[in-house]
Amino acid sequence: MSRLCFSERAKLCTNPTAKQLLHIMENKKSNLCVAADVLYQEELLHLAEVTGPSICVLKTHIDILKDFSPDLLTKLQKIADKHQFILFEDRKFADIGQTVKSQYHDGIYQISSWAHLINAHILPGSGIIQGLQEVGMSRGRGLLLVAEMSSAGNLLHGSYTQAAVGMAHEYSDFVIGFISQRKLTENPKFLHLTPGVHIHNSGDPLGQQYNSPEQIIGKNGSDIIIVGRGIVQAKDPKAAAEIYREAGWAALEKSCRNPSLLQQ
Ligand code: S5P
Repeated sequence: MSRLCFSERAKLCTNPTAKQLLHIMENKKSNLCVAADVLYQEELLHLAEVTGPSICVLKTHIDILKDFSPDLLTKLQKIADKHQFILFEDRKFADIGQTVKSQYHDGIYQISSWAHLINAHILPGSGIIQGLQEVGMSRGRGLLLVAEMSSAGNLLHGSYTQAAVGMAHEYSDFVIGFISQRKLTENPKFLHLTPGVHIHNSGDPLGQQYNSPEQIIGKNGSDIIIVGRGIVQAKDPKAAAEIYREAGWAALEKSCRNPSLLQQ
């Protein structure tokens, strides 16, 4: 199957968020997720507004905002509707099923009420997926499993990564893909989202490791690039988002024309 046939892949998905995301990617020619790691609501809303036309996903760390108030969420949802992108709260849940249910549904942030997409570590075992699924499934939400990380010395590899792939297949109505550095399965239902992407830098002083969009999409076979500081700290985030969108999409098109570029 051609990698560009996102609408074909969407037909294979039962999960509404996966379907919606694949359609957005195709319609907007975007495989760019912006990591909106900012400290103030105004900055977050501005970033959503200016990068909105270029992105398929906006990723938040809602708990780093210094001035969070619930009305932000309505404003963010309106911008997401206007520009057609998915809201992904990068909460990286990591507790037992019963606890993550409350972390997902309750508290100040009420993540399940607004985030189309969340992610979780599989360290606690599959109970974490079951707990999140009890809250998110009826709302049409989706879950990504953190199967690999971008940071130096991380422990997510080998049998751990393979266990994540196994769990994704077992819960494939709710799990729509992975946070990973490369394509982990040939099953076209699953999306691979990859952080650690920068066009100019190779890393940061705290262990972050960057690759180019060409490496991540063209060579590693991932679907979506996640870009934070490359866009957020650029002089002109709108222009930077468009540069990353073009680079990500060009890498995808190139790998489709030349499938041998894809390393499995
Ligand atoms: O392995 C990972 C997983 C994630 S979700 N490495 C990451 O860097 N992330 C997130 O991606 C991280 O929390 C941050 O929000 C973003 C990368 O930001 P950047 O500024 O380094 O591009």
